[in-house]
Amino acid sequence: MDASAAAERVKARARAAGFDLAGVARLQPAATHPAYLRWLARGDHGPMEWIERHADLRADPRSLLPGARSALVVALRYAPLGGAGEPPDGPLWPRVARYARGVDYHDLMRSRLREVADFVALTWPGTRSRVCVDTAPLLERELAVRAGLGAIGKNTNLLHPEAGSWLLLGELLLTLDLPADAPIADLCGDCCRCLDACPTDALPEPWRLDASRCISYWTIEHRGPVPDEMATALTSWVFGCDRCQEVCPWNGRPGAADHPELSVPEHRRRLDLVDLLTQTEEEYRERFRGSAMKRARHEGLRRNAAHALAGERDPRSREALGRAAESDPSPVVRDAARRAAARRESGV
Ligand code: B12
Repeated sequence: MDASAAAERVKARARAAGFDLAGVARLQPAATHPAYLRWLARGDHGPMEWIERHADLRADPRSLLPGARSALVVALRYAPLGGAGEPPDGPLWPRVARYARGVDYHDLMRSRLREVADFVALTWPGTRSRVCVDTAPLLERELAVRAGLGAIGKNTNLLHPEAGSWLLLGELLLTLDLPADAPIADLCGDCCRCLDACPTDALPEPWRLDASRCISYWTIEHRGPVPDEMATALTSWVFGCDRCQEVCPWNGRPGAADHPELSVPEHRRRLDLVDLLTQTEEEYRERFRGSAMKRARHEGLRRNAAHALAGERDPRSREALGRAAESDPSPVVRDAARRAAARRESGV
């Protein structure tokens, strides 16, 4: 079988496994590695020290699998209808980033990529592969561009002409030598809506995200208290933030993809901000098993819920904040609840 036919078979198998987009990139030193180093040098990664690690491995994806020649890059669309979709009801779910409302995409994508890896091993015996989803020291968006899956938008997200940026990425590094797909040209033009819409000015210039100002960082990655300047933005977002994607003109177009696993499951549908603030460790474990929201941990979700409740006017929210400020076992949550209660009273 020639290399082009082999590439088509691998991509077709990926689509059969449930991925919406599949492309092939040839592996070579990362062209955007200098951009990543500049990002670190400016301190745009904020306190995320883990992303400084393995800077050398990020310079060349071949360092992750000896003998690797190409990568199958896949994308899963996570917003129903390819656009913003109808947000679920209630005070909590519209404040949770769309990618995190259902099952943890890491698990879903890894198991689907393993299916493709098994197919490759059976079809081309002796081929080695490595599954990567998010956590490997890999500049995934560059690889996705080189596999023809889209262009990088000014909000730094990978953007596809039909799917917009509601895409999650994964890769299967392969020792097979497959031909690359053609890249897609820039899609942003003069548009700067994402830069203008960011509530915390985390996009100071096109293609540059200052993570230390990004709501996504503060609500998902950050442990400990959230400074006042950022905490006021948490009335709108409890986990992650989709603002720079919601305003993108490429994200309003209807499409076909729908993965029910990525929607809010029935047993979490009726949760509200007070439930999130007051939940015990056991309730948290039971409710969020298999959810990407576990990344913020029990304490982080309670802290975020407290800050969000600063914007709610009903007596139940007021009581819950008062109780948490007095008696939550975590000093971080007590502090958040005290400050949120004060902001609530002063109407800030
Ligand atoms: C750390 C991280 C974060 C950090 C920092 C984000 C960031 N922009 O770096 C925080 C916690 C803030 C975050 C937030 C989010 N993240 Co995140 N995150 C990552 C992670 C683990 C590493 C990203 C990284 O290496 N950053 C370093 C910077 C320098 O790289 P970069 O932003 O990718 O930039 C590249 C390009 O912009 C390019 N570049 C640089 N300059 C220029 C200039 C021009 C002109 C061009 C064209 C390109 C270009 O070079 C850079 C290096 O390759 C990746 C997974 C991975 N391993 O790649 C997921 C990933 C980027 N995140 C993802 C998602 C979904 C999100 C959120 C949407 C979640 C949410 N709703 O809250 C937000 C989006 C925020 C945003 N606008 O970026 C997806 C993005 C999918 C997509 N469509 O692009 C990824 C790929 C995870 C995945 N496997 O699907 N994330």
